[in-house]
Amino acid sequence: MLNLHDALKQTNIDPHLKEVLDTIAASCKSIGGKLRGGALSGVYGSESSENVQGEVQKKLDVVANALLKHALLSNRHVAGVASEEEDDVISGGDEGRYLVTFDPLDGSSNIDINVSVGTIFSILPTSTPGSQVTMDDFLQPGHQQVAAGYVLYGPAITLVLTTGNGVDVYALDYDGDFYQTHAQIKVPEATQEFAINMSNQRFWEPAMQNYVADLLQGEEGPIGKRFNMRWVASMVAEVHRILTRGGIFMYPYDKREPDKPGKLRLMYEGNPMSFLIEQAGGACSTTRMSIMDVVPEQIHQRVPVVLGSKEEVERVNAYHQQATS
Ligand code: AHM
Ligand code: MG
Repeated sequence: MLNLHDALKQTNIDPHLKEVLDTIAASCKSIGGKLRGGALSGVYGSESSENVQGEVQKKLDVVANALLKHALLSNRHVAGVASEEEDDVISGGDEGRYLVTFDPLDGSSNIDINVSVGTIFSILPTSTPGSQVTMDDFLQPGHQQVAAGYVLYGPAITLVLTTGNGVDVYALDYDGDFYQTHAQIKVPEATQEFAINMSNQRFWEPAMQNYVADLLQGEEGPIGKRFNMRWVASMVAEVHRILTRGGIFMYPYDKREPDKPGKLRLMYEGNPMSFLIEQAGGACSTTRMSIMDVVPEQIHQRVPVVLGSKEEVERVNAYHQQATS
């Protein structure tokens, strides 16, 4: 079977980018090791600290962030990193040509209950090689990404990767290597499964309320088919399900905190997941525009996220267009 290293060798991507991807895979293996030990690894529970977004950090958020940060900053091809758990961007080596953004442990509320979590990463080119990076270097729209992926720590540890030429899936074997299990996966165009945190329903915009109300009417409603619902509260697990069997995932704008356009972050969640989903033939949207066209103004910026099977994402967009026309 093809391992990650050999699979990357077969592509014509920059060898320096391959080294960055190898570093990410190795760090995620270590994070997976901590998770496998559960409470025995001493990584359950919360820190007394909050991250820059005012969220209480879990112990594993901090451990995973440190692992990835130190490994990436030791790689000479990395010009800088930005993390959901860091206040500011951090400069790497002067000769580096790649910027890496990551959510070291996504789905943190699942850590202590032993439910799937993940690491999400996005790689951007730097336009100013040879100099110290600043936040401005990172503020590129998602369509500039050269690679993106995630590692899902579920019953199996699974790496899902795109370098702009489709999406491949790898599983971590007992020998400590990632082996390719699926090549060029595709999101089915139509679906009958949706994922949204229904407890926020009363805070959504009317168009989203209408769309979900119509979904719930099943075959008797205007959409004309019965839907099933899933909510893992771990975006990596939801996206993995959608890449595997289709579906639609929504974390829309809601008015709980009116100054924040949604819960999820553009640079660590919205963009990398959109790159993967679009490379697998699915669609992504803020409900108003393509996520990867959003020009970031802040490194920790939030974005409404709708992604998955094309037919359903287009339907959500149409509900929002109708509401504004
Ligand atoms: P996190 O990065 O702080 O873990 O938050 C992101 C997670 C996503 O994985 C998931 O889709 C969402 O938050 C779940 O939110 P909720 O708590 O509303 O269910
Ligand atoms: Mg996250």
